[in-house]
Amino acid sequence: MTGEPAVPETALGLVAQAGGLVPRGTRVEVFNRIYWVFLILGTLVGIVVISYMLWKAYKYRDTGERPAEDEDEDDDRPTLGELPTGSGGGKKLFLSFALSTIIVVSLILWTYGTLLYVEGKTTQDSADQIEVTVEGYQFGWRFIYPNGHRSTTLRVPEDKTVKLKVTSTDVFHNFGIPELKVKSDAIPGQETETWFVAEETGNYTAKCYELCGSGHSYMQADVIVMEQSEYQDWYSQTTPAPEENDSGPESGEGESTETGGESE
Ligand SMILES: [Cu+2]
Repeated sequence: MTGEPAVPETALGLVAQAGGLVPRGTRVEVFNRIYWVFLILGTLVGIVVISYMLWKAYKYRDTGERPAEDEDEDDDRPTLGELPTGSGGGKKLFLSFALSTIIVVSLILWTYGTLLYVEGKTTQDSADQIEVTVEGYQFGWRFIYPNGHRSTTLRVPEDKTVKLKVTSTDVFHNFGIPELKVKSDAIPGQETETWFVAEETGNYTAKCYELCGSGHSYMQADVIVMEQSEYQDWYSQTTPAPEENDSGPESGEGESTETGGESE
């Protein structure tokens, strides 16, 4: 949905926003919300359908008794070969169709509004975000920062919107960090924008999600989420240096070992 207008510019977005229905926050929060809404609604529908089915099965169970012919005024049990008469003029049918329509259509609209928000966020300009270009190649990832610094490890500050411009230098790849719920095509000659916010410092792994050759499964990159001040320190020391491999003794908290930023 690249190039789509941001959420508030669409009528649907406005409606959804007005009601405060569309979840806001990090991608993790948004996708968690979608997951729970679908799980709870799906469970409710399942409970209703299965209970109704069980109740009918119980109500019309074979008890062995047969009602005397012509004397079953109170028994609505259908007899063999008899077509249901649709008591109530099809009200039940109408009600169930109407309810299903309302539930399904609302879910579609709500999910669509939510996804517009998730996909549209990159078009919003915010001074409070960092931007990194992600380049996929056979077989690895290269991260290029605004100052020209290149690395095969992605370092980002916590609690900040990270805007990614994802591309490829050879074949189709797909960049994704599952824990941060971010995933985007990496297409040669094309830039796909996406974003994420990491709320906790720590190490994550980015992987390729599009079969791109024999080394596809090894196409991973470390993602290190640092405290904001730590990140600032690190970033101010980076230079538009030749590719940094970041293969030094990194174990999460060992950021301070990095001083030159050139040979690591
Ligand atoms: Cu790949």
